[in-house]
Amino acid sequence: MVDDKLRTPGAVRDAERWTAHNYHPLPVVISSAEGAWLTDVDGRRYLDFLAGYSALNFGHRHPQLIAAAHAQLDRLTLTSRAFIHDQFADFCRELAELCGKDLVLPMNTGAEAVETGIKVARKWGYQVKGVPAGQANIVVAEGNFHGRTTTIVSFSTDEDARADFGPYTPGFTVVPYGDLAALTAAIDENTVAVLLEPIQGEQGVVVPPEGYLPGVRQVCTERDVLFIADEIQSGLGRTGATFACDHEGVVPDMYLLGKALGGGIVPVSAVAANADVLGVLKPGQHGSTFGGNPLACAVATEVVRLLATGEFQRRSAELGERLRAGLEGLVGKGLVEVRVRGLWAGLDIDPALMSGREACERLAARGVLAKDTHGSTIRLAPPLVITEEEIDLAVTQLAEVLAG
Ligand code: IF1
Repeated sequence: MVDDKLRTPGAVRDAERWTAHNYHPLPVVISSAEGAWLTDVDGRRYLDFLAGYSALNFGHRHPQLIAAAHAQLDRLTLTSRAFIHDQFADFCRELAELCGKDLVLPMNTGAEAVETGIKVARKWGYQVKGVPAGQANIVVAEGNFHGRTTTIVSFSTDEDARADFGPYTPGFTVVPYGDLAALTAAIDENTVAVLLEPIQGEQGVVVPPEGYLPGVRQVCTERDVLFIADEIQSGLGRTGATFACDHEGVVPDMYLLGKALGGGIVPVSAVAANADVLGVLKPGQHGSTFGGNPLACAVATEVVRLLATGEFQRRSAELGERLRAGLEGLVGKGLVEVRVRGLWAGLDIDPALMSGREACERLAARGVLAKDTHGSTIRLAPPLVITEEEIDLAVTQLAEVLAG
């Protein structure tokens, strides 16, 4: 029986009434948050094990990030790129240095960073590699998720993301993820880039076989093909390193960054690459109204400084082992498989037991918020400020959900 004093049911109905139904959210109405904790309109508290799909790596309202935002809000919020502003150079330099690259091109959403990477790779292919006009192709992986624009869904293998959005953009070759031989065979003289998530997030935190990423790096180098790493979800501390590519010492030609780069406060994305790649762009050939705006740069510079200490990467690696131990203890007790890298986990629940959605509904009733990806798979991605006790609390609640 729903308690009619609760504000949640009415707030859920109001939200559903006035929006397109392109999501099926849990019936939870959040009104405030701090660190790893959310509070709903009725004062109930939840542990956040989604963290905005890894956009909240530093927790909700991290004090240093909020302070940077407040300071900038009281000074300057937008100039457009028609002019320069006093936060711009520091952001681009400090992010470029974090990536070990010459240049940064700031955008807003992850999809815009992916589109930027695609456009730059094609232009590089025509102007530097010498691919015939209009013939550039890019190799991508089955199970990819790189955003929702019509070009990006053109190479999606998820029918929900792709169906009825045609006609589709040509120039992409899809190969099985983790299969280096198939990827190598797909590269031809007109291939300008390989675009991969170093770990596939939406597919359920799928970590490729050891040696796959170094192999991709080597074949791209040998065949004069750009390796574009989409670190929008896997990057910025999530996996226990600054970038997921770091785990195997792989340096891509282009880093695509987003989500946590905006500190969970403003949308910030970016492409980081060397001058021989990003240098193909000339004035008037690419851009965005809000890309690199003062507020975004002020927050994102503080994000880069938080990462420069290595503290969040260490926390993610150390606490990730505690999460891994807890989850692996549930294999055979409702979980079929667990994939963990840092504070990022994909869990395959026994489909006979429940769907991922049902598991998330039951977790929500126990004060833990998470999101299913597909079928009976759920992804766990808490803010990197989570504590050992909070990890143990979430694992205990999951165990009880699985026990029925
Ligand atoms: C939704 C998924 C996750 C991403 C990677 C680029 C983007 C994303 C690796 C685009 C965005 C978001 C989009 C959001 C839900 C979420 C998601 F379920 F869609 F697939 F995290 F896995 N590259 N992922 O994960 O970045 O344009 O959204 O800023 O669209 O439902 P964006």
